[in-house]
Amino acid sequence: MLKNQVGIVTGASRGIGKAIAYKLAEKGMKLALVGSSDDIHNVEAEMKEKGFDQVKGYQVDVSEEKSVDAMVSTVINGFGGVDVLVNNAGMGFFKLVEDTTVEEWRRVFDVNVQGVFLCSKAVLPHMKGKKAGTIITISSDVGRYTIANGSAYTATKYAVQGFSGSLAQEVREYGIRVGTVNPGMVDSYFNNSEQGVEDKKDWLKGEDIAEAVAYMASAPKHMLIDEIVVHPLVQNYPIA
Ligand code: NJP
Repeated sequence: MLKNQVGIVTGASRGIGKAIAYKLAEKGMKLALVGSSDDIHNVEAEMKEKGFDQVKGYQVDVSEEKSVDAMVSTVINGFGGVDVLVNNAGMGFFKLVEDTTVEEWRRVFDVNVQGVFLCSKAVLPHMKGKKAGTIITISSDVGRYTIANGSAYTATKYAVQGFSGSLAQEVREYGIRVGTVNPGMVDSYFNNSEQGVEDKKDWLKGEDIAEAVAYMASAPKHMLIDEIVVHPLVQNYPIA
């Protein structure tokens, strides 16, 4: 089902996004890998070394409109289209409100919310034209409930949840599916942490989230999976 389809995965240079890239490449997808630092080219080289020839890295900040538009045009022209967009790029920090600067507040909204808006907006004319496409955003469990000391990050994920729900309704008549994958605690480099440390050994792995993305993207065309919520068993969280 995903074989030879074209995907864009943002934030693919490490953590969850890199795991998603590997999973979708294993399914036979052709991939544009997006990251804001030049690490993305190392991931492209690493994947090619492992035999995944149909991948290309793009060093693009998802919060910058012109760069996003140029990347999406290049992907559509180069790969012949785009079938799946995975909005995974994101950042976060956990601070008291009074310790959060305006610059920090703006930046997390620029990346987590504006980035999702810009990447989605850029692929929509193409997806509408061919009456097909899937847009999956890696939101968060804190897109549905709140935690202390995470006001800025939590607010971005509530925003993304609202954006995705509204967009899903706007584009379903075009055969375009929009959904979110909402993880709890995942062992990655999130918030400048280390991946693979003892403290996080029972947390979700990037591969767990990648499985959810692949499941959502490969659902039959008549089916929309709105949301997948995944937590590690060790996480204590409110169950609705
Ligand atoms: O984080 P990390 P995760 N433009 O830091 C890229 C959500 N989530 O994998 O730009 C383009 O290991 C960055 O690359 P670079 C979270 O909110 C996580 O955990 O080169 N790319 C890197 O590849 C986020 O939406 C947890 O530095 C940009 C990647 O993003 C998603 O999962 C829990 C960028 C970040 O990798 C992936 O985060 C949860 C930009 N402006 C939700 N800025 C969790 N880990 O526990 C950053 O509920 N990137």
